[in-house]
Amino acid sequence: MKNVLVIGSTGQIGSELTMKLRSLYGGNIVAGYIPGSEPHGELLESGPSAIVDITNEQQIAETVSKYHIDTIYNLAALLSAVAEIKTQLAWKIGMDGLFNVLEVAREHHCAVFTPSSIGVFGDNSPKDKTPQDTIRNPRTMYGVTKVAGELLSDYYFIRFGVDTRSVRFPGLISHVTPPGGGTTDYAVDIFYSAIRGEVFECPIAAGTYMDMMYMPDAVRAAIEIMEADPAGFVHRNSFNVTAMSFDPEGIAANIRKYIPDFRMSYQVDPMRQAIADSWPNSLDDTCARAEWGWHPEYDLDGMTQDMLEKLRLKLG
Ligand code: AKB
Repeated sequence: MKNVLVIGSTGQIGSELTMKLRSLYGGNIVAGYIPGSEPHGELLESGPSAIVDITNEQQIAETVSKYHIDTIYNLAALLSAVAEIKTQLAWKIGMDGLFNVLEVAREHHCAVFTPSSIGVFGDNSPKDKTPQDTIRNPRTMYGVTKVAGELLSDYYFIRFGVDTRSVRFPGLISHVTPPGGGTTDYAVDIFYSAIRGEVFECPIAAGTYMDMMYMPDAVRAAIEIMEADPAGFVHRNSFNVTAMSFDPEGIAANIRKYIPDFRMSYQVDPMRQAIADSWPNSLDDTCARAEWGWHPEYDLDGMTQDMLEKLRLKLG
């Protein structure tokens, strides 16, 4: 039996993670949301929900007390491209919000999962098979908040014993809730164009490799790291995890195996391209594999087949 609060439950990760947690655990799995992003359908009907604005510490504390929460999934964030435009809000959510979550967790003895990202790496990090422990000097607000968030989460573990854990997610691909404002979003949008028979205008240049992961693997990673025996941990905040690395040509070629007349042209977005150029081509996730048994189940082809099948049903 677990009592879990998911902050940001209606977002790209939250909408699938909350449902998965409800299918696995008894207890209260509370869908935290902000006004304007209310849960609907199954997410609303299958368990409790509550307004939880991450910038409001009291609201988090009240929900944690009311539902006897033992674990908080902190999924509130602005993604990389939008964070470059709304820098102050990105800091407020990413840092002040995380601080609120960690303070509530310290007082109420909760474990905390906060996703980090490949965005922690920058131009000076090794590009290929980027190691777990290496230079992290991003030049984006998103990356700055993610690096500082990793450090703050480790600090709360070392100083106060708060059970903080995290993974550095690559681009996440899902057919349920679309992402918004990320650099890797093209790898989701491309499937919608392919199914609709449209020419996809790719905002990322050919030859730009980034790590990616299919959402069922991402949800499993978030759950497995929180269930892992910490005796095996050398690291905590945060573990490199990956499933595949491709460039726009690679994913387009894979989609053409199933939709041979799919076409793509390029309309490169300079801001997203600059961010993508500063990120790794591929990650080394051997520490996650060794310390808590991480392994991905979906490769590019497995993900492509499943995305096309699920989106065909969804879009009719
Ligand atoms: C983004 O593109 O901003 C995110 C990420 C890789 O963290 N998907």
